[in-house]
Amino acid sequence: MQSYPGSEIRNVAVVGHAHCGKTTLIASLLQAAGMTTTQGRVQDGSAVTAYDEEEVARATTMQNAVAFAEWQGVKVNLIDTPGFHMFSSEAKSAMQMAEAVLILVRAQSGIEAVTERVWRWAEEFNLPRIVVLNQMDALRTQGLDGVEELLGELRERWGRSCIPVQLPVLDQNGFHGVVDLVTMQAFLYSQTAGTGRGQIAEIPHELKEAARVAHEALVELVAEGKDELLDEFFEVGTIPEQHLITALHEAIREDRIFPVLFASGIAAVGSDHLLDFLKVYAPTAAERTACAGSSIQGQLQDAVQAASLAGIDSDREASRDSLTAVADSLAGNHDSGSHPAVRAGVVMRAVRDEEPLAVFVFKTLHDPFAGKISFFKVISGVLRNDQTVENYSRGGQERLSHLSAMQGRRAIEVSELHAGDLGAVARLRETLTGDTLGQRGAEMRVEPVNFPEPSMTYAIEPRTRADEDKLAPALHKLLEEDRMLRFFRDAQTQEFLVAGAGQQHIETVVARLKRRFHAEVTLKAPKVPYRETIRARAEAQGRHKKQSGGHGQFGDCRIRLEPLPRGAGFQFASEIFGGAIPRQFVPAVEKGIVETALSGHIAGYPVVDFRATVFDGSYHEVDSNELSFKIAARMAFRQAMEQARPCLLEPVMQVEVEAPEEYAGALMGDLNTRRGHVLGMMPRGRTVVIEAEVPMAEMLQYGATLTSLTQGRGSFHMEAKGYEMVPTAVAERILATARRPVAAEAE
Ligand SMILES: Nc1nc2c(ncn2[C@@H]2O[C@H](COP(=O)(O)OP(=O)(O)OP(=O)(O)O)[C@@H](O)[C@H]2O)c(=O)[nH]1
Ligand SMILES: [Mg+2]
Repeated sequence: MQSYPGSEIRNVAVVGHAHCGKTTLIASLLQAAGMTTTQGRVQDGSAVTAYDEEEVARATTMQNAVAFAEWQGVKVNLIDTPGFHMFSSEAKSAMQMAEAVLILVRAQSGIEAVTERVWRWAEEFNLPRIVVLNQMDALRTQGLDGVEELLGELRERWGRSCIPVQLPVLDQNGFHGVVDLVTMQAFLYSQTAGTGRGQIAEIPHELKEAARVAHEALVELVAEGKDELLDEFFEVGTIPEQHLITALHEAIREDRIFPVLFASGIAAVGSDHLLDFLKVYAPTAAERTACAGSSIQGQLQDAVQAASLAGIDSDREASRDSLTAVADSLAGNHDSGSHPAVRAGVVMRAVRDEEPLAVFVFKTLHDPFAGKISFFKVISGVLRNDQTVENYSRGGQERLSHLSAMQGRRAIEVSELHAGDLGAVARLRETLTGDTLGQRGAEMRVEPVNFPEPSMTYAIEPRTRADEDKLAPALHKLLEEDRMLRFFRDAQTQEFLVAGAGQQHIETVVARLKRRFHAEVTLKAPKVPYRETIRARAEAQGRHKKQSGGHGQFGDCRIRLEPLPRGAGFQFASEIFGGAIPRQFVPAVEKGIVETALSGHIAGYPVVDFRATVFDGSYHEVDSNELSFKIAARMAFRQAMEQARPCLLEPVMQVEVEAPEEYAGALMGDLNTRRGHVLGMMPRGRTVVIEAEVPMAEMLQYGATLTSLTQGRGSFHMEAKGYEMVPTAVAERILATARRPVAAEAE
């Protein structure tokens, strides 16, 4: 396969609400470009970007997938993204790799929850947005009235810069083609059913007037941003086609115009014309403003991440140990803040072949045959097959062999990839999603987009010993692929926990473990990560003395505990003056308190939001040591807690429920029974959004309830908001079953 320079590459993230037809539309584009001989379908797994078994089984996309269309000398890279709200963060990471987004809107539904969300993200990224009203074949409307209504909705929401660059050709038999409002030609597909290739024709008579009016509106809006065009427009009455094309391209690139197109993925109407449009109007990879990264100095090795790879040999003898290793080492794996690297400054890198090589890995896939495949974007420079590069994010070198362009899960080998292109490579040793690689001496690191914290956690238990053996390597692979997944061990209960974006997400993980890795697990009731805190100030003394025979131990401290506001965490202060406790033992007092607070006081949950101050104590010249002061601090803490009116805190979620208006009453009633606080209700297009704050403990099974309350038409999104005190009646129930740490521990 030939290699393309950045000026001939278009990177397009295809985004939109669930089931608006992204995967199907991409299949039709690939067929129109001759990349496939037939149009793939989502349901039977023949669509290029729907290859994952779980996705095919559920007929929905859950992770980004990449394909490309070679179209008239350009390579259009298409990133298919999930539209289901739970997985929609993937779309954000796709946008980071793209120079334009195709925002698909299902014509029957208009703007939906995820449509709004992806628009907002594109706005944050300053990404040009091309709106496609899709599934036009199913729009049961004749003439342009229904379409006008839809366009009105888009304008109302996204402003008058949202303007059609096409008109749909509709009649009682359906959707047949589009009129290009720039060239004023029609593209008709009725004779070419299903191929995605249209025939150029005259504008149908009944559309002529509408097309003329729409053309003028477009010309005016394009000219608005440009004085010389405006002059030309007023003098000549119109703008020459070539000037209009150039100006529209610029206006799209600069987010001054959001063009609206029409398509039907399933009937492949408008497909080749959409490719034409991307070729002419979407910004090229080389047009991207320089990519910002951070330069890095000093220690690159992130101990946590390095351990994650070292700890997971699948042939480790004790699988429990290896599970523990995965849990411990990957606990902070996806936390982008965990890198201890020292930031030295910002590096701007233009998307040019002449710049030093930098490659950003945005996705990892474990293929049963090819092994681990790393998907990346060449940020700058030219990447050649078999090149050896540095991994800037975690140190070490990687050799990139069998350089490929990905067509779904199929790798098509290439000899080189230019700045701006997307590619993939198999079997990297250490590299993970979010890493930047490149040539030695020209370090830069691209910051991966943040994913929301998981909103649901389950305890996971292997069914049998054999399952246990398979679980560690399987989970390791899934964690590498899935940035929303977390796996860790509860220090308190020693249980293994999986956390994810929601119930369906975790269920998919379980299904994957079974189907792909033959590891069967059971899930147990999700855990609520309660916390403890105090409501009153208290003082206490801890005195640890063991001086009978041999080397003695002596530690003595007086501490004060005070409540802090929610979210403040833990603070420690020392008011020791004059050496009541020698300076070197004060940290031991802090350590003793921190460690004891971690194991809780009333129910075994970490104690938070308090300040501990050590203000007095005594010591012994010979017998005092760190351990003695740690033990003394623990005793003091336990005693002070008894008087500090300890109580239980629970996580409260910020919940957004979206559903058609008729369900609003039932949904709000239900939220109230969940100890929820409904904050407000807002119309959003044809649906309403209810905002509420609800304790996490009441939201654990909400997905299922919402589905049954709204016949599957509602969606929700929640994020942790913070902790609040558990009401007494509820707390009593929790405390009744909780494990209280032994009040007086091994003194
Ligand atoms: N009538 C009609 N149906 C379509 C069209 N495109 C897709 N569909 C159907 O809509 C459903 C969803 O299509 P997908 O292509 O999987 O949609 P998606 O946007 O990729 O969905 P997610 O991956 O779940 O976000 C499928 O049943 C398709 O057959 C279209 O142009 N017209
Ligand atoms: Mg899809």
